[in-house]
Amino acid sequence: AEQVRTERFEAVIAAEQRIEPRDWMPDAYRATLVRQIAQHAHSEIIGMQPEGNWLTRAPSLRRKAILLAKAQDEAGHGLYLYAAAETLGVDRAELTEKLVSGRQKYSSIFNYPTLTFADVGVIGWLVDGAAICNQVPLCRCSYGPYARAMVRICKEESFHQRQGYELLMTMMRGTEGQRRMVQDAVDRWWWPSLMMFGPPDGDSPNTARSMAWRIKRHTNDELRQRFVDMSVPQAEHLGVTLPDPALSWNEERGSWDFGEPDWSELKRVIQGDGPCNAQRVDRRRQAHEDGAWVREAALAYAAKRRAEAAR
Ligand code: FAQ
Repeated sequence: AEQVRTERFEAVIAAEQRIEPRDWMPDAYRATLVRQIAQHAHSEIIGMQPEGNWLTRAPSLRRKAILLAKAQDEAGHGLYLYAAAETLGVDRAELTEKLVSGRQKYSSIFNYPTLTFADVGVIGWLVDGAAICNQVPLCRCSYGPYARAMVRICKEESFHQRQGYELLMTMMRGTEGQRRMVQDAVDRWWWPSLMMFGPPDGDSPNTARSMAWRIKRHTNDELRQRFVDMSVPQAEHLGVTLPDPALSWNEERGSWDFGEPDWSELKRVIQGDGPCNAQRVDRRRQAHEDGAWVREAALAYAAKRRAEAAR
């Protein structure tokens, strides 16, 4: 029976069909999905903090309304992703507990500080740009609920990226000081954005298996290259310099050559020792504790409704 189930599972994957929550799946496939989807959900939720830092100091009502809408979208993405994870038999409360106790990860990128309003634009341009590059292929992930959540998330991320780019274009048309702020933000966010794609392929323990299962469709390095190729002409159009002296067009490959990110920095940040890790997790824990009364009230209300219905 075990072999028949495994063969059926593999046939569905090979035929580019979707595995759905009620289908049998290998334990390791389920565990990989829970790991990746939970990390992704946590990233969306923690990812509200760096930009949230500028909500009360946005330079105009228009910028504030845009930023507020973006942060709300990210909360929504976190919720669809937690819901997708729950179809695999885990509980959202348990995932949140693992996040605040440091037992589950979230993207390294959200452990860097946002020092000026230009950072808001650069997060939209580069961080959302990298997120889109990574996530568009996930719309074809073999697990149905994750793939479907990605479709809507990618549409919203595309809008986020464009608002970031538009913000930066506006600043670049402004004063010399504003142009300097944009360049400084690009200098600080470029390398961390490249690290969002994960360790280099030779040092990525999960890639081969996730690709065989068609959860991932490309390796970390393939997507990183795609992101560099996409970003270089955008940087040129914007009028900023990417902080990598090794960037050069490779005619033969039809791609940009680029320098090596500092992988020891990525390791440190993933292990909890980035500039803002402690603050990000503390704030998430505090928000979760502050929300306890809402959860209690919702449960009490649901219990009351059930009791009334049973009467
Ligand atoms: N940060 O073997 P691999 C967003 C971990 S976008 C932290 O290569 P895998 C939108 C990895 O988990 C950001 N940890 O792993 C937004 C693994 O550890 P584990 C979220 C990282 O899974 C924009 C170990 O290193 N997007 O939020 C990182 O095959 C603006 C070995 O790595 C996603 O999560 C990292 N950068 O490939 C929101 C996309 N890289 O779990 C607000 C979905 C690697 O074994 C504002 N995820 N690690 O203990 C993925 O595509 C994959 O999970 C990768 C990693 C590509 C991130």
